[in-house]
Amino acid sequence: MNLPAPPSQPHPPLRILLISPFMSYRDRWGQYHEGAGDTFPAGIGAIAGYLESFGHPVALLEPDVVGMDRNDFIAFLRQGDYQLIGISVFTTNVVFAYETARLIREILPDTRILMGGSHPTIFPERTLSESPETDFIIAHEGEKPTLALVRALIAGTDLAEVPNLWYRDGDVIRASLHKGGWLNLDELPIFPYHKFDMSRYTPAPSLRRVLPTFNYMAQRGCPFLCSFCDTSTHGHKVRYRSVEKVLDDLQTLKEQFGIRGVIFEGSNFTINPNFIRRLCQGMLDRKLDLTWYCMGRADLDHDLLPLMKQAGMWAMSFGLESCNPETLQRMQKRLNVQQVKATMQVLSRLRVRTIGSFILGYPGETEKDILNTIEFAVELDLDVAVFFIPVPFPGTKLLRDVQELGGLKPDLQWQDYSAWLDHNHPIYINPLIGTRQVELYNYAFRRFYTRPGYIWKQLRQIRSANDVMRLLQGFKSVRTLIMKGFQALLPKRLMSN
Ligand code: B12
Ligand code: SF4
Repeated sequence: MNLPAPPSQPHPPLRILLISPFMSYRDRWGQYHEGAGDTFPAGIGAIAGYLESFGHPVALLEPDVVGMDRNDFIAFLRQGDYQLIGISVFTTNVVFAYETARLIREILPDTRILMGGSHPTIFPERTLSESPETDFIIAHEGEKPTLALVRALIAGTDLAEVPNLWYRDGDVIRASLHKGGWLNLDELPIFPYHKFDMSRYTPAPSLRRVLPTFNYMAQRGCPFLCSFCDTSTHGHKVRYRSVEKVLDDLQTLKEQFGIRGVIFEGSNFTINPNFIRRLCQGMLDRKLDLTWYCMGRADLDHDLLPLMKQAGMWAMSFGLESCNPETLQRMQKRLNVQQVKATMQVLSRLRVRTIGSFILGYPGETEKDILNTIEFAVELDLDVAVFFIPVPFPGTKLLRDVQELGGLKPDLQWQDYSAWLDHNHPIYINPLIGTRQVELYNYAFRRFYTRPGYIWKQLRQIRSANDVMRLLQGFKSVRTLIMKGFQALLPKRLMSN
């Protein structure tokens, strides 16, 4: 649909604030809170940039990142006297988002409260019911609908015209009449990094080699259907920002912020070989000289890798999940162990750092399967391995599966998801493994990170004082898990292949 036309008479602008929920840093990062690194909120940042490009100024805030306590936050709200406050909501922070909405309503009774993000996208109506203080939900990508909402609020036009909006009409919750299409990423202005104190957003040590390194989103959407993942926020259609615009943005970031490194966000950054080739060639032609990292799938075209390395790629991460073919199939991962091994070998030959993440104890797996996967991570000789226990997030096939197969925490509350990183109290315990799953999870970190060969390999890669600092910070983030791993019972049974 077309967006409502801008008001014909100039109206005073709306005072708009977009925030992450009010919560503590510890609540946000759980066991990884030491050395986790920080990622700025790309969602509300992108919406702010878009609204401002249409002349609507926006304030942004992450209360925990700037170290606000409750009183500071209240003072901030009073001072700004905002008319529209948008909160970015994941399932991991939804209980804090509800509390934040309550607090806002108390301090600023007339302010309109809006929620968006992956959680309300899955549950628009339910989120409005559970948070009576919230006036609006915008599902899926927020840029165009939020602009339409701001314009409708200023002009007093019909909310039913705002795409992907859920709103209250008296006691009734209504959905707007229009579904918004996916955003063409070239419609976005360059991400408004200037609106953040970037010195507070230092990426995790495993994701950056040099500083400053900025996160950059060049791609959205995913065509895969992995059973533990919900892709409804950005949809299945893979969209890239055009190569020329990406290169221009990177050049601007070098000139304005002196960036030396980039983290390319986007779960399917490497899915289009043609895009990657042109991007890498462009980076070389423009002599951007950036050290970058990206996420990829292990079934990518190997011919791309030397060019990516030449263009500055120093590390790459992959969701490898498991070495068990049945598990990979159950996960609908469309990946096999041979592809994984081959890709890791090529990267190792090219001396690109490899990061793999694994899910231990997926439904149907036994203790032996977990041990096999841990040994697989070791065998791949990865530089960083991250292990997870399955977390059945809403909207996923995994949740439906465990509801059927058993093991889900009884009386599951949203609150339980906020402790998702506390794997000592998991939401799901695989009935074939029981609580030993937690011990095996802790053991995985110990097994992977305390091998003399691994430590020696990491030490050999040190080239500068900066590398030493990175290694120490990385170690800090997994230290607790390694210590717990020492306490865990050693696996008694031997692995079989
Ligand atoms: C990068 C990323 C991260 C980064 C940074 C997160 C961050 N600070 O933004 C890191 C690595 C830290 C991370 C960690 C985790 N993540 Co994450 N992450 C992503 C990823 C790959 C991209 C997010 C992103 O930057 N998108 C780009 C921006 C532009 O999009 P966006 O944030 O979705 O925002 C848009 C809309 O959501 C909406 N919107 C967002 N906020 C608001 C607010 C308002 C008011 C409105 C109107 C709209 C709106 O409009 C935005 C612009 O279009 C997504 C998957 C994906 N492809 O989206 C998963 C995803 C968000 N992560 C997810 C999860 C589960 C996690 C973790 C729990 C670990 C894990 N298993 O991956 C942790 C939790 C972190 C925490 N402490 O809470 C889930 C969330 C599921 C859910 N139900 O909430 C997702 C959707 C992946 C998935 N499909 O399972 N993540
Ligand atoms: S895990 Fe990655 S590849 Fe799989 S559906 Fe989610 S975003 Fe797509």
